Amino acid sequence: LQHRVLTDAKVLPLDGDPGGRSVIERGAVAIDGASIAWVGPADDLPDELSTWPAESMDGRLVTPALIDCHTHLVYGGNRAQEFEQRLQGATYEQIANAGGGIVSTVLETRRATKDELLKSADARLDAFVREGVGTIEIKSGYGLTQEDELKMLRVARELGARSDVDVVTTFLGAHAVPPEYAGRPESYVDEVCISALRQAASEGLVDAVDGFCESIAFDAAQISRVFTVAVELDLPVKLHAGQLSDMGAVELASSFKALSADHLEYVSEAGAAAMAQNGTVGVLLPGAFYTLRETQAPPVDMLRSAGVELAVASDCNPGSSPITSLLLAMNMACTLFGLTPMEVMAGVTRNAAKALGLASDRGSITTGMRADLAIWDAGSASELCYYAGIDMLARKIYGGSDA
Ligand code: DI6
Ligand code: FE
Repeated sequence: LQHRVLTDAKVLPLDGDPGGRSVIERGAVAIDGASIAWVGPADDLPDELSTWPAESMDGRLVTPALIDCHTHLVYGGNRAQEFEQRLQGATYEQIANAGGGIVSTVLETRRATKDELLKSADARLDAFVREGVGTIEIKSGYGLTQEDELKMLRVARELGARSDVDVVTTFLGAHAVPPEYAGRPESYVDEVCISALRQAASEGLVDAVDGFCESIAFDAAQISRVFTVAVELDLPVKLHAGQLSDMGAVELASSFKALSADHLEYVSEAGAAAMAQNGTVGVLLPGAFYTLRETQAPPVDMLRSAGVELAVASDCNPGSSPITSLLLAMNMACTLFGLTPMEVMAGVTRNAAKALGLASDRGSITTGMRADLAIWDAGSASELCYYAGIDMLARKIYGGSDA
């Protein structure tokens, strides 16, 4: 269909306009090709659009398609046995320091062929698409050799090429120190991580660069070396920061004008101020907080007061957040972190787009934006956040076409 108008829709534009309407009760959305041509009250539809084919949404909720801005969707094997160990009292750090955790997934991912990785990731991606996710970020970080990091990024690119969803890739070579470099993080950063980043960038496999700044991974100086190369390659950065401790990671990310700082359970006032000053989005990952049974939640009130824009993501990964549902993460963001449903809706649309550097073309229902829409059998943002496990998606339109 070249152009059409969705009518009788309850529209959440999520355009962040403080003077705008947060809900348009009897709204209309005009779609021209792959873009939004107009949005507003149906009674105000411009005359020139009144001849376009119209489709009634029967009062259904219409939002921007959801955006999951933080996943480790591609990986080999699973960590169910570690899940049991943690239920018996082992901590995430103890398992990592004993050679389990991320490293055990690294060994499985290195062993897996590209096709095996594609197959297992495809099944997880389907779960997100069924929930109306139109854009998803996928990180590397379980290869930790040049060849295996490239293998992961090629799988992510292939997933995007073969599906309706737009996949953006993030290089996470600084995720953990692999066994062959145990105790030698500096050498790993110089000899593997940075050279793999350069090669991946030269092959067009990288949209952003990430790192894990924690005592069980890399310190601020080591991350800074990776980020310096990212800047040289003209790639934006983001960082797993403040998840288990405050190592100055949030300040480091902000100093590089990172797209986002993610986790933030241990962000300081100074860190929050630095984020707000540099436009760094705070990505909250309640699935990891829940799975690891963390006790310190991100200081949401402090982040709000500092003016940090907040996103919410699944952090889908086999160890700390084995959840393949952004809707569940939305429910957790309300229940565990105290976000309001409308804050969560902004967190999985407009602010998630900003965390991926894509706020100029998606994440809200605004004239000129991509016509990525989700149509729900639900009456409000609260209903979308309230339920866990029910399939509420009636229709999805990606790039102007029914997907
Ligand atoms: N923080 C996390 O929670 C995940 N990665 C990271 O940097 C954990 C990944 C894993 O446990 O496999
Ligand atoms: Fe993560």
